[in-house]
Amino acid sequence: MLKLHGFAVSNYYNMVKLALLEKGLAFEEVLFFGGQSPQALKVSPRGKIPVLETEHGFISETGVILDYIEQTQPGKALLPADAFGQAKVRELLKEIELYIELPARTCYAEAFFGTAVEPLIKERARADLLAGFATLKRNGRFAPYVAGEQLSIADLMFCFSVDLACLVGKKVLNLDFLADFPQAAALLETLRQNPHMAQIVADKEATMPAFLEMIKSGKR
Ligand SMILES: N[C@@H](CCC(=O)N[C@@H](CS)C(=O)NCC(=O)O)C(=O)O
Repeated sequence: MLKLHGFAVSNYYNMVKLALLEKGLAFEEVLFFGGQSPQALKVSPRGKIPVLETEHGFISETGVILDYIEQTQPGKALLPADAFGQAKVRELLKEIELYIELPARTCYAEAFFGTAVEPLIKERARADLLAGFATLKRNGRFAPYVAGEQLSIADLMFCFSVDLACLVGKKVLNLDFLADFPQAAALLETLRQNPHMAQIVADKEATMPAFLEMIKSGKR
């Protein structure tokens, strides 16, 4: 059976978890905080989570894991059948990750953990996020899903990145990225109503104390 290593507080972990749930696949969750210990690095070469354990070995990097699941597992398709359609989904996924998720992440410490972030980093995040949201506005289809009529792996990245980036906007940058982006606000709401989200949110809340303890102790 597939095993998903990581912790339910992580947005990247939850992208993969939602893919597995949407496809109706059996999988086991293994609590793993990543990090730089020799044991962790045997599972995840960069010490990051999530990691998917397959019968052949471990796979890291969320986009790659999502592709692997799509190529090898039965259940609801999260990519179109044609190569061009698939490329457009992956393009959107990548744009959201590189130009929204990663700049927002530079301000997570201040937004979610009460640790001030340097003004220069915030200025950079502001410029990058404005460009990232402009890119998504230009390229997203929102019909109603980010790449078209069907839920795709791009929506998984959208769902768990754009919500946090919007919180960074509000709490750290004094910016409302959704104010002039009603299609994105509507899609976030649609995804929040996804029947599997209740489980994902409940598991996140249940894992939060262990996660905060791990952060406080500085242990991995
Ligand atoms: N590029 C990685 C990024 C994953 C990532 O940043 N995961 C975070 C949790 S949301 C993590 O492992 N943080 C621990 C660390 O950086 O040591 C992916 O696509 O899976």
